[in-house]
Amino acid sequence: MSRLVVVSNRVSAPRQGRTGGEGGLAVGILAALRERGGLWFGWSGKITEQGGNLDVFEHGPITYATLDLTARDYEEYYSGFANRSLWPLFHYRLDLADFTRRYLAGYQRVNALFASKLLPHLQDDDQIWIHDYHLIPLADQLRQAGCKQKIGFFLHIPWPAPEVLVALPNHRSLVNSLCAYDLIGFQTEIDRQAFIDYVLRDAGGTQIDEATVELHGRRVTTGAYPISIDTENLAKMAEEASSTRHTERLRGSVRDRDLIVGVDRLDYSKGLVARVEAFEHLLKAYPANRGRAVFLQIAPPSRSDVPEYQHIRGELEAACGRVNAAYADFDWTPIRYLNKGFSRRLLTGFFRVSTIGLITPLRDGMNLVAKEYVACQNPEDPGALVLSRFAGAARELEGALIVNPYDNEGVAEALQSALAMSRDERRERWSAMFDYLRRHDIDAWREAYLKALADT
Ligand code: GDG
Repeated sequence: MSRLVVVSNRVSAPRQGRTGGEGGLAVGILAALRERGGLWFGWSGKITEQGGNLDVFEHGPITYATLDLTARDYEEYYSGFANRSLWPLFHYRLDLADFTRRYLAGYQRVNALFASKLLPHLQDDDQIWIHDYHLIPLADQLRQAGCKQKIGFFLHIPWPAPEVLVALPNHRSLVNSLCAYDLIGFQTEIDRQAFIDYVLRDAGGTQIDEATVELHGRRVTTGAYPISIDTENLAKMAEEASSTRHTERLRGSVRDRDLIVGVDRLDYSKGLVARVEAFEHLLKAYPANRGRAVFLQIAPPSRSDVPEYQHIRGELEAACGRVNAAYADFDWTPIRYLNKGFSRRLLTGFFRVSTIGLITPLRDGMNLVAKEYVACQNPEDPGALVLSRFAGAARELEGALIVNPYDNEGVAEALQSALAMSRDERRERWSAMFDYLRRHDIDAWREAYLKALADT
């Protein structure tokens, strides 16, 4: 079996003290790297004056190679083009997109730097798997340097409809560079179809077969590979966490009330302000929930140096403050908003003691929290999942109550039905979703993708 080389913006390296605490994606990638031996390459997370220093070290069968960036690289490539141009555009937030040309130049420069530093570490029969929107031009850069290996790409975020994509000044060259990959993996069939539509209608490409298109003489295969979670392990972790001190403290503080829980990075794509407004509507339209429903929103800070993220934080704080001021009583606060992160283990316990998981992104490639929420439930008395139709996960989690996050009243109605749902119905909905997630877990995702890459 050929060696696997994974490239992503950040690397979950053991030296950074993260072993054992990795999120689902890192667990999945590490399992593949351990099985076949391999290299994981990416930004070290460090900013240095010179940049470009590559730290290579081994840990068991895995080699890690992490690269430092300069402050200018960070500003232009990461905060700039990745997070202020591509992220808002791909999440349909043209109003927030900033297409400053300097960002694009930085993005291309850092991708070229990645290629030049990676190249000497590649072997002829490596299989290379590049992740996410930070690194779209990387395969093209590697090809220009003579790289012949199979190279796959997986996009973790949505691929926008062509009419949205063409707002990007360099949309043509971005898509051309994507065609340097052998396989492009998307989260859903909708994303894949949007990409094909662009290639055929806007870029003048041709369709070779259902999955393959040709553009300017390059053939690329596409597929939908919905990412997933480490289902069995999470379920076990949640069962263990259900009786820990922290979970007991949460349970004790909620008492016999209904706990509604949301966990998201503090990002404008996650629909947090609209979610608070929907909860407010629940209290307004169904007054029996006053004094009874508690909404716990965990939203750790994210990309705090990007101005749009500072703005959304202010908006969310104002919305939570307004609802609490209007409805709280001396023995009940409706919203508990926590602007900090918790360990994975604690979160599994929080999911388990809740009545409802409320996950309402305005746009989301997949949304792993929705899947994690399902995996963590008590099979005897599972909570209900209220999930946005604009999360990739909504295509798979058929037992969820699917909502339109722009429709506060509709979300409030769904919350009310979830609160009133019989235990039998909750069990029926949950077991269908849990069975699905057991079969379609993170290992199945990775295996399906890597097999398709090998078959291209
Ligand atoms: C991108 C795409 C796609 C969150 N808060 C804490 C915490 N988390 C964990 C969650 C989950 C992960 O972070 C977040 O994953 P999501 O999928 O929900 O969202 P993004 O971060 O936007 O991820 C997304 C994903 O990539 C994978 O392809 O699904 O659509 O946007 O695992 O549990 N973990 C800990 N403490 C927290 O406070 N430990």
